[in-house]
Amino acid sequence: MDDRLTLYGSFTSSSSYKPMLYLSLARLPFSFRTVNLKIGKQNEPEHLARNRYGKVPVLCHRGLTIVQSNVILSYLALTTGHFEGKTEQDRWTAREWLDWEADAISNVAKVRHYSRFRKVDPAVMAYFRPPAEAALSFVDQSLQGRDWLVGDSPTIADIGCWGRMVFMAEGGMNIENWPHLLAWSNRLKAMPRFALPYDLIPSKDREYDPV
Ligand SMILES: N[C@@H](CCC(=O)N[C@@H](CS)C(=O)NCC(=O)O)C(=O)O
Repeated sequence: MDDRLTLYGSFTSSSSYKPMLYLSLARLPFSFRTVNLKIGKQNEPEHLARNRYGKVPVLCHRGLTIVQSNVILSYLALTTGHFEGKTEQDRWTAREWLDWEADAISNVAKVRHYSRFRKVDPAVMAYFRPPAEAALSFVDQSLQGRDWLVGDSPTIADIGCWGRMVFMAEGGMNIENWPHLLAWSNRLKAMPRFALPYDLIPSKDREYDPV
């Protein structure tokens, strides 16, 4: 049974950034395997055998294959203990945020995707931008008077929500418009081994063995 964590991902992908940021902040050794989305590697049989949906990321560990970035974060928190809620309530609340994130903050990722990778009818952008901005406002308001989304320390909820919105500027959303969000992102950025996606995710396979 392979005890080493292997993460499959892509350097332009916010979904890949989420577990990658977790692994970096938690200072865990792992192998990174790149899946080049531009040339359709995600839809080749080798990758489809790992991820039936033809997406990244995928985590392989101890003979298990874990798919969906939030499920991966939940798995990592459960198995390694890093960035897990301190109480049972906090552990469930962190996962509640991750589920909400997939519903709501994914609109931010859509707006960025349509701005950066795929030209769409302006009506499509007009449809997705308001819920994207509403999701950012919701996180902003939730952070008023507190440092982290759950409890009094960073959890997978913070990593998951931040990771999905990280490319918001590429979708024309300026974080300066959400002061609590900005302050929270600065708290995350101040954590040891924090990095932004283009600095963190390589475009080639790489081994990570922090000393
Ligand atoms: N809900 C999934 C979303 C995964 C996802 O959409 N990944 C994108 C990159 S961010 C992807 O693999 N796209 C390739 C494609 O759609 O062909 C998660 O959170 O892991």
